[in-house]
Amino acid sequence: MVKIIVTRALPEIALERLGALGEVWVSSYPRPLTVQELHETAAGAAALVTMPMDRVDAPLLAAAGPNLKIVANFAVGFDNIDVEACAAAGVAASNVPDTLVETTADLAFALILATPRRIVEGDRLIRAGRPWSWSWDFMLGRDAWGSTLGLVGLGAIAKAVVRRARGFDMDVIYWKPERASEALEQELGVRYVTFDELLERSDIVSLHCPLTDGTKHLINAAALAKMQPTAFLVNTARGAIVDEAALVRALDKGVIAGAGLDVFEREPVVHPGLKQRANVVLVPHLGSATVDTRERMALRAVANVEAALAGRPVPDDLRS
Ligand code: 8YV
Repeated sequence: MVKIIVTRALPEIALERLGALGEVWVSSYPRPLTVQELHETAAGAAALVTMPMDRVDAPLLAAAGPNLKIVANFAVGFDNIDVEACAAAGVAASNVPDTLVETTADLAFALILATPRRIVEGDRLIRAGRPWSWSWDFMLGRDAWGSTLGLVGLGAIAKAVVRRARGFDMDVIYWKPERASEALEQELGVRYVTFDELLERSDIVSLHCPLTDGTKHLINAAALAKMQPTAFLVNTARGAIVDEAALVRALDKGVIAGAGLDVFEREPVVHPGLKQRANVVLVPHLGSATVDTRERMALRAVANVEAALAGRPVPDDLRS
C-alpha cells in the first residue's frame, strides 16, 4: 500500500477519497509540522498533501525518497514550493487553482469596505462599553464607493474584485509587470498605470500578486511614501509582499490612513505595532475559509494525488 502524508487535517470527504488510494497519515497537531517532523513523516511517501506553511524543497524531496510522485499543495499560492527542485526530482507539484477565487475576492472586498468605514473599530468600541453618542463627526471614515481602487496584479482573484467594485462605482486601475491585453482591459473596465501612479492615485491599494523574489517587500517604505495620507492598503495575497515594519512606521507617522490585512510576514505572529492600531483591520488568514471552498480545495488536491498515483497527467501540475 502506498503511503500518503497529509500535513494538516483536511475535510473528511477528502480524507475518505485518499483512503481509497493508500495508507493515509494525517497530522493531528494543531500547528504546522516542524521541518524535522515533516522530513521524518515524509520518508517513503508516494504523495504529500502540503499546506502553505510547509517548505517543499530539495532536502524534503530527498527525505521523502524515490517513492514520491506528487506534492499536492492545499492552496493556490505556491511560494512554499521549490517547483524547480520538484521538476529535477521528477516529482509533480500542484496547487488548487479556480477553487477559491470568489471566496477570497469576497474577503478582499470585506476589507476594502471595513477598513475605510471603521467597522471593526466601531464593534470594538461598543464591546468595550465605551460611552458614545451620535454626532455629525463621530467616527468618520472614508467612502469606499466611488473611490479609486488600485489593484496590484490582475489574476483571477483581482478580476473577481473588479466585478464587485463595479457595483460600488469604483474607478479601478491596475499594475502588473506585463500589461494585460486591451481587450481584457476593456471587458473589465480597468486602466493600466505604472506602479508609482497606482500608489499615488489610489484611495485603496489591494494586493493580488503572488509572492516571488520580485514581489517580496514590493510595498516598502518608499512605496508607502508614494501613497496618499488618506489611502488604505489591503492585503489578501501574501504577508511578505509588504514590509511589515515599514508599514507600522508609515501608520505611526500618518503616511497612510489604515490597512486591512488577512496575511502577515511571519504567520501566525503579527507585528505588535499592527495590533495596537485602531485603523488596522486584522484577519487571521481567512481568505478561502468557507465550508464549501475548503471542501472544493481539498477535493481538487485529492484529484491531483489520484492522477499522479494512477500515472495520469496531473491536472494542476506546476512544472512547465
Ligand atoms: C490558504 C491561500 O493559504 O490558497 C492560498 O494560497 O492563501 C489560502 O487559501 C489556504 O486556505 C490554506 O490555509
